[in-house]
Amino acid sequence: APIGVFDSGIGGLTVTREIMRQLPDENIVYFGDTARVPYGSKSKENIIRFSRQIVRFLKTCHVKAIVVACNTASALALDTLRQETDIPVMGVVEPGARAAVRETRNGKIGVIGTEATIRSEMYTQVIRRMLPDAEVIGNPCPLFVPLVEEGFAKHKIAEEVIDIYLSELRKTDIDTMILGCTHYPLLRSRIMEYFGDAVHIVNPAYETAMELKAMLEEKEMAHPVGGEASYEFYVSDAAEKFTKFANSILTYDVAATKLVNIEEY
Ligand code: DGN
Repeated sequence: APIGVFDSGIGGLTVTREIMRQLPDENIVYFGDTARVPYGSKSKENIIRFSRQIVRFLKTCHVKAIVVACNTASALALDTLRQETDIPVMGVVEPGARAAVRETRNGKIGVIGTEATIRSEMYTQVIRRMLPDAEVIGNPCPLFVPLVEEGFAKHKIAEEVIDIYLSELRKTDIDTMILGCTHYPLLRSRIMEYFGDAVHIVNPAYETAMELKAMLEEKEMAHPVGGEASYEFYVSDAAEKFTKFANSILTYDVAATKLVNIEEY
C-alpha cells in the first residue's frame, strides 16, 4: 500500500522529495489542494474541514499511512485527524520541533512559517513539552510562499525579502531556526547564508522523512526492498502548473497530474 502525502498545494513536494530519497521503495500518493491554497491565511475550522476531506480521499487510494506535509495543516488539524483516523497520521511540526530541541545549545529557537502556523504557537508548545525552558521566537514570512512559487528563490529579490522579514530575528541570540513552512527549504541556502554558521537551520521536511522511515520500520509496515516505486499526483485545480513546478523540484519525472473534485469527499 502507498503512503499518502498531502499539502495545501505544491509546497509539500519538498517533503515528498525527502521521502523519495529516504524511502526509495515506498509508493506515494500525493494530493495538493491547489484549488484552495493558501491555507496560511485561513481559519482553523476551514483548515480542519479541508484536511478531513483530503484524508477521506487518500483513504479511497488505500494508503497505509498519511503524512501531513503542510505545516499549517499540521499545526491546526493534526490532533483532530489523528483522533478520527485508524491509520498512522504524521505531521511535520513534531519532527521539526524534535530536531530543534536536539540541536539547540542555548535553548533559544527561531521558527518561521505562515501567519496561521506562527499564530497557532504549535511549534512553541511542542518544543516546550520537551524543553520547558526553551525560548521560542516565531516570525511569519508570508511572502516567501508566492516568491518561491513564482520561481524567484534564486533571484536577488529573495535576498531583500529575507532581510525585511528576518533582520530582527538575526539580532537575537537564537542558535537554531526551524523552516516551518513547506516552501522554505527551497530558500534554505539563502537563509543559511543570511544567518551564518552560528545558527543551525532545521528542515522539517527532512526530519519528517527520517521519522516516517523509523515509524514504518518499527511498525513493520515498510515496503519490501526492490522493484520500482510508483508515484501518483492528484490536485484540486490547475494540474498543468502543478506538474511544471513538480518537475522543477523533483528528480522523478511527473508526467501527468490527476484532477480531483475534493469538495465531494
Ligand atoms: N503548505 C503551507 C505550509 O507549509 O504552511 C504553505 C502554503 C500555504 O498554504 N500558505
